[in-house]
Amino acid sequence: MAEPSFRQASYEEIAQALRSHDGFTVCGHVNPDGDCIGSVLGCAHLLRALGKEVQPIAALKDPLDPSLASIPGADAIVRAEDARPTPVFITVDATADERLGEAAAALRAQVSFQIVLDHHEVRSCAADLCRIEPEAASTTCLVWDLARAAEVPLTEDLAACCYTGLMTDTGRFQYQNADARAFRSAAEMVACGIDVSLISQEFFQNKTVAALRAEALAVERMEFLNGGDAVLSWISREDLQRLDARRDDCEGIINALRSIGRVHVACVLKEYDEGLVRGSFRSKDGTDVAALAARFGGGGHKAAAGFTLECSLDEALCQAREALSSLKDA
Ligand SMILES: [Mn+2]
Repeated sequence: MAEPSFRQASYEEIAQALRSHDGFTVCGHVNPDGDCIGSVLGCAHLLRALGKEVQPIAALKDPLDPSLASIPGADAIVRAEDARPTPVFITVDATADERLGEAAAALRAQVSFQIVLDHHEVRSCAADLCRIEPEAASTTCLVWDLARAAEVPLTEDLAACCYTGLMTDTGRFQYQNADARAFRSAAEMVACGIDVSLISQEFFQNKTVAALRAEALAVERMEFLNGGDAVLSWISREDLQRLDARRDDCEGIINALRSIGRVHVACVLKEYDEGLVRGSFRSKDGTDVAALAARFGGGGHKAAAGFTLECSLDEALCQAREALSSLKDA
């Protein structure tokens, strides 16, 4: 990868910028996950501790799912469409406009000062202050280190927000990104009094019946490719209607497929709208699925990536089959 074209800001610099400004919007990516909302709300707690005005926002089509709604401070989240411009905009767990969604990107374009905190691999960052650490397990690890640099009280709520992002982005501390920094940060968060068991329950023992039915359907339909080490499945709009399932109900399918012993790479296609297919890739053998997703105009991390195709489900299935069939042995 080419040398990044932006300057890496120190935590002290960012902390100083937080102190010297007021009126903040904090926003993450579209299709928000635990790390995105955990980072948004963690930053909001941090800024309030500094006595600042903060507007946490999210690109939301549906209401937040119950797991994300359980993160402390989630009730204060404003939909990006309803947000007002503020002097400063902090982007978390995302960098580019495309990841922010139209409404949030338009809002960001109006501000006088921008900060980005992200752990995705990016080549450029136009913000005034960028802190981008692709080796960090979660963006909430960056928020945590920023809170320490800003010397705000490490409250239970702040710790719970940061722990949620860390727990979800490391697949409960099971993925390759679960490094010593992840465990060290987690230990510090636990020491702040968070209820690890309760947070875990909110995310992993909180499935809907529709989610389990969608998973069963996708398992029934599995197609094995590339000699059996790749698996593909799908959910159509009709399935969602029949099962009375929400989009969030399909998020767990990919992990169920990847959990098969011989599977190295899994792919799930979800037809969310007519002519709009959302795809997810996961790998567990080091196969770079971000590169695979990039072929479809998407991106993400080496072991977890996604993309959106504007075509029919059948067409998307053909393309995914082709990509998965041409994988080399890692
Ligand atoms: Mn993340």
